[in-house]
Amino acid sequence: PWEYAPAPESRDIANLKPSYRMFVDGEFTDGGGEPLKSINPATEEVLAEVGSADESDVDTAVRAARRAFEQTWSRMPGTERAKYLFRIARLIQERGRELAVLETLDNGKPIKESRDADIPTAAAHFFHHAGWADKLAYAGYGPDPRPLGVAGQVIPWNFPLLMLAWKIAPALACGNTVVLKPAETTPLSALVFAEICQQAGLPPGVVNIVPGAGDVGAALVAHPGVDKVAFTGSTEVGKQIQRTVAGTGKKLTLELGGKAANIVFDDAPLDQAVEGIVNGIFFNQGHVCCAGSRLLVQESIAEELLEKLRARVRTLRVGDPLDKNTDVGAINSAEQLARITELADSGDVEGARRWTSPCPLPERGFFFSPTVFSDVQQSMRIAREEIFGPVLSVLTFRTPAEAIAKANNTPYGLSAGIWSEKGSRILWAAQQLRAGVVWANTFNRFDPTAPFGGYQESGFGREGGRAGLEAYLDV
Ligand code: TXE
Repeated sequence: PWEYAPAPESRDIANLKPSYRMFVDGEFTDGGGEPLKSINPATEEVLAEVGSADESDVDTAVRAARRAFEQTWSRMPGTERAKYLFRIARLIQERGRELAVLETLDNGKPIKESRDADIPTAAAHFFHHAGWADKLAYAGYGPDPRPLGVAGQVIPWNFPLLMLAWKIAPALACGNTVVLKPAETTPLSALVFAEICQQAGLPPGVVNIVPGAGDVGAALVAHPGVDKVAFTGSTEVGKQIQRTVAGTGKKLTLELGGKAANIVFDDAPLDQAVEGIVNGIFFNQGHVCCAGSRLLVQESIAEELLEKLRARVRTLRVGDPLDKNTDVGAINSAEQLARITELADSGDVEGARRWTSPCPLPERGFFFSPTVFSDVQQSMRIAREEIFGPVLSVLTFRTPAEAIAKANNTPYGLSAGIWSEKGSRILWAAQQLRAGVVWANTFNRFDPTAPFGGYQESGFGREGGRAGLEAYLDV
C-alpha cells in the first residue's frame, strides 16, 4: 500500500502557521468562540488552530461592515473600487503557489486541481468583477443601480477559496461590504485572503472573515444589520436559512445540492464522453454540487461505454493530494466519509451492482475508492440523494424522451450534461432539461462570465456573469 510521506517543505510553501485568527474591521483578532482545529484529511494531523467567532464577534463584524459601507465603500467611485479588486486579483496570482498548497493541505483536493482550477479561477473572478465595478450603469439595470448594504455570506468546504471569490468579488464590485463565514473544516485560505485584503490596502471593515461552525453562520444570517444573505451548502441548511430570512426584507440567494444527469446518446463521441464522465464525478472527489452523479446512457451503447469507463477509472491514481500525479485526493472529513459510505452501502442493499477501482488506498487519512454502480433504478437512494463523493450511479434509457424524463425526475436542478454529435438533439435536450447549467460534449466548465445557479431545490439566484450582479444590486 501507498505510504504517505508529507513533504516537509509543503508547510513552508503554504506558509502554514500554528494558529490563525479571525479578521474584523481590518485587524486580526481573537474570537470569543471555542477554537477550531483544522485537519489535513489526507493524514488526519492537525494543521493549525483557528480562532472562532461568537455571536458578539459577529455583531462587531456586521457593525464594522455597516460603517465601511456608509463611510467609504459605497461612496467610492466605481473606478476606485475596481483598482482594489484588480489588486486583490493580482495578489491571488502572486501568492498562487502558497494558496494552492494550503488549499490542498486543508481540503484534501489534488494539487493539480487547486493549482490549475481553484486558485486561477478565483483570481479570474476578481479580474472579471473588477471590470464591472465602473460599468454597472451598463449592466442593463438602469443608469444608477445601488448596492444593497452589508452582505452576510456562508460558504462550504468543497472549493474554499473559489466559493469565497464567487461571493466576495461581485459583492464588492457592486459597492457592498461583506461578513463571510468559511466552513469549519476549511477556514485557512479565507484567512490568507484576509491578509491579501490588508496587502491590497482595502479599507477596514469592507471584508470581514468570521470562522466558526454552523451556529456562527446562523447568527450571521439572523443579524438585523445584514441586508443580503448568500449561502452555498446543504439543502437542509438552505431551507433553515430561508425560514430565518422570511419576512425580514433581507435579499437571499441559495446555491444548494444537486443530482445532475450526464446523458450519453448512442451517437456520442464515446472516448470524449468517458473523459467527461470521469471529470464529472471524480473531479474534487465528487465534492461538487454540479457533479455528474447520474450517468444516463442509451441502452444500445451501455455495455461498450461501461467497459471503456471502467478501463479509464482503473488508471486514476488515488492518494497523496500533494503529489502532482494524483487524480483523486482525500475526502474532506470523517463525517463526509461516513455519509458517502452509508449511501454507497444503501446501493448494495437496494440491489445495484457495485464496481470499485482497484487502486490501493493510503492507510491513513480519509479516502474512498472511485466507485461505479450499474443496474441502478430511479427509486434507489443512490439515484435520488446527493452523495457528494466519488460514486457514480448508472441508469439506462431507450429513447431521448425517456432520457429527459429520467434526468428531470429529481427535486434538484443545478446542472446537466449531454453527449451527442447531433446539434439539433443537443439544442432540443437543453431546452427540455430543468437545470440551471447544461453542458454539451463537456462537463464542469466554469467561467466568471457565465451565470451559475439552480432550479427547484438546488436554490435560486445566479453567481457569475451579468445575472450574478443582480444579487448584489437594488435595480
Ligand atoms: O453542509 P452544511 P455539510 C451537501 C452535500 C453534503 C451535505 C452536508 O450533500 O454531503 O451537504 O455537508 C454552515 N446556519 N453540500 O454538513 O452544514 C456550515 O458551517 C447558517 C452541498 O458540510 O450546509 C458551512 O459553512 N450556516 C454543497 C456551510 O453552512 C450554517 C456544499 C455548509 O455546511 C448552519 C456543501 C446554519 N444553521 C455541502 N449550519 C454545495 N451546494 O456545493 C451549517 N452552516
